[in-house]
Amino acid sequence: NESDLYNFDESEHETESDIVTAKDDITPTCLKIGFLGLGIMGSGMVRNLIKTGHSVMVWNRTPMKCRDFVQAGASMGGTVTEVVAACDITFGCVSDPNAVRDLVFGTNGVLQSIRPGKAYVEMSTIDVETVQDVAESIESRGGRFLEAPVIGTRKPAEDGMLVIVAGGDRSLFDDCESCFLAMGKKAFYLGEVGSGTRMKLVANMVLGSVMAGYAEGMSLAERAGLDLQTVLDVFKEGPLNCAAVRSKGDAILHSRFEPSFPLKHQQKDMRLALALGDELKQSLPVAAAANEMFKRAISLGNGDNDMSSVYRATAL
Ligand code: NA7
Repeated sequence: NESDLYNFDESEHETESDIVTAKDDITPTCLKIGFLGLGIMGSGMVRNLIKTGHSVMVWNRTPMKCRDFVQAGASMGGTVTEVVAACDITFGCVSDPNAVRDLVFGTNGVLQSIRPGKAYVEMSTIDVETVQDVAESIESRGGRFLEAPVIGTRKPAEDGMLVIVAGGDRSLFDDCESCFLAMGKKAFYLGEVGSGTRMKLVANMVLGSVMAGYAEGMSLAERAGLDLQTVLDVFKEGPLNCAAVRSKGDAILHSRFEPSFPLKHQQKDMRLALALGDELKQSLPVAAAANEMFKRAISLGNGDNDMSSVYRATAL
């Protein structure tokens, strides 16, 4: 259904300057937007909201991270409650289920300002149970709720090219149109709360399994005496030629593991996807093995490195 999809067609806008020009055509909503969480993902998303003319108020647990955004035109809230009170729609994008619970249910949290007319959009990747708890609490106070986790890492967040997989209040999805166009290349409306989260967990589980298999292959290639640059060149000419293989291959080749997507978050997504598999009695042997590799990489000190540093758990 076309109306379930905000589509920013990349094929027509192949260069970065094309993207910037096309994003310039967005008419920003006149609703006041709040944004909680200025990590790797939140930073890129907020920058694109500001660039496209949205009126944004930001908050981050570590307040220093708000400074650049205030310079770029955002206002800053002293607490989460203050942001939700001042804004019509507030987005949240923090690390994991515990962080979301702190943000929503904690002292000076989201819930304290929720009342009819207020809306909250959860963009963190968390589990279905947590997202449903958040939805129920917001809705029981008369607010509207949407889950909208995103597929993509640092660069797509910076370029406004994320894929948004939403579930929940349809009218809120529609009210988010200009924000989603600013942050993403496509926004899917998948139905009830939980459907976006399930979609996101499946996508990241597959990505994690692919990454772990790829890292293992690169280790085997190295052990077998192959030149890794040549291996990459061969991959790039065949069916493995995709953005993930190209960028993560370069990261492995040059041992450049600055986080585009922190490995600890990838392991969290494997854990949440495996828990979903447990609940549904779905066997997931490949993902379970990949998860062990991510856990090992964390114990070797790679939690804050990019997910591609799972390679270090294979090169032993
Ligand atoms: P980052 O770059 O690790 O940033 C995490 C953000 O979450 C950052 O703003 C943190 O604040 C914030 N955070 C972490 N714990 C809390 C608690 N307890 N309360 C409030 N805020 C918190 O993550 P990404 O941007 O890469 O990813 C964000 C989500 O998108 C995640 O679910 C991914 O899987 C997808 P800080 O700056 O440390 O004070």
